[in-house]
Amino acid sequence: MSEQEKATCVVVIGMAGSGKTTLLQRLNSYLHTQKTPPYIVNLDPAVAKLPFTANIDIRDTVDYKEVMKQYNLGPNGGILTALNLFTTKFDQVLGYIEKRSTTVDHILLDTPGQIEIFTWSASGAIITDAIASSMPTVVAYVIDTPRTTAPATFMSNMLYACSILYKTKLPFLLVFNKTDVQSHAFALEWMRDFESFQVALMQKREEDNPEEGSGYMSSLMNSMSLVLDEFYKNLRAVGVSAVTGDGMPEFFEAVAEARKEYEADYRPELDRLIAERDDKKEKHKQEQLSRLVKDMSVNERTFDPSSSRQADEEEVGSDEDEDEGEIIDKTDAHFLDIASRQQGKGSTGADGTRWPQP
Ligand SMILES: Nc1nc2c(ncn2[C@@H]2O[C@H](COP(=O)(O)OP(=O)(O)OP(=O)(O)O)[C@@H](O)[C@H]2O)c(=O)[nH]1
Ligand SMILES: [Mg+2]
Repeated sequence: MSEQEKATCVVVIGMAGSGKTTLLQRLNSYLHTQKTPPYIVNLDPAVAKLPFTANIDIRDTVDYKEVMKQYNLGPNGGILTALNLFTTKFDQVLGYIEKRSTTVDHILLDTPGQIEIFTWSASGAIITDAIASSMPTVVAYVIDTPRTTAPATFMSNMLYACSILYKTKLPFLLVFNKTDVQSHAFALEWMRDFESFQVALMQKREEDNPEEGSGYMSSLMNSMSLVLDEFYKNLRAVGVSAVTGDGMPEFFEAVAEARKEYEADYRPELDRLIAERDDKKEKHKQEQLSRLVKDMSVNERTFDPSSSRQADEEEVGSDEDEDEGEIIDKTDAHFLDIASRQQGKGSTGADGTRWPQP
């Protein structure tokens, strides 16, 4: 199926309380008014009540409170373990999502409140990578705008966003939420004009610590804001209000742009990696086959089952990149082949088959 026929998957990530779930509810109702209802997956096992109906809900599969009890864990450990358990079934989930990806335009994913549980766990990476390798996927990073007006907080939040971008490598969208309370104009200005951010940062520091000179912190802040300046280039940012519904058309325009980036950059890179891996596998297979043929011709001349097996094992052990499954297959084939040629050596099994001595 061509990529064009597939839905865009939007993974909604953000700090606790930034408004992910409320935003999802708003996106859902907006898409319903547009007559293009989305397919929704809830990955937050700890959410008490969802303000929308999820098509797939992690809470239907795992009860995180029960997980906490059974594994004797705290709330975060419980959420993480619940997510891990769910991930073991993710192939089934992906099957459902893939099926629906041809009939809807958008697939929306809500993630756990504790951002690090999703962004820094193996499960989060497995889920994101599995979806991204199956359909166009973008990350919507939700920011609590009223809580990020302080320059240092803003920078910390942006550094976090930057680390997620670095980790997922997926097209990225900054979503400044709660614009009904605080406009995101200041953020856009800081992102556009790096010097205006540095001035704000310095002013705030002088206000808070008038005694402090230009020490280590100042130079660290300057270096980090330089890093962020690079990060902002080619980054999409939109302001929305999950409560009033402001910014919905802009949000979906930005998602469409991000999808183009997926098709232009992410997908070709992914295809290249897959082709490279297949190529490596094929080469490895050919090498194994030629080694097998060589071994067989040697063994035909001087057969000793025990030394033959030992030699094989040594070879297997010496090759670090081997795929274990494949090697075992081939070693067994070799071993049995010898067995059929060397009747007379070894013992007789219950069915009369003669097996070589180990
Ligand atoms: N004023 C205003 N409040 C909002 C907006 N979006 C969310 N909220 C409020 O922010 C709080 C947190 O919202 P949630 O949607 O639960 O945030 P969340 O990121 O899903 O939270 P966790 O999943 O617990 O991390 C709630 O009280 C919402 O009513 C918004 O656009 N404007
Ligand atoms: Mg939530």
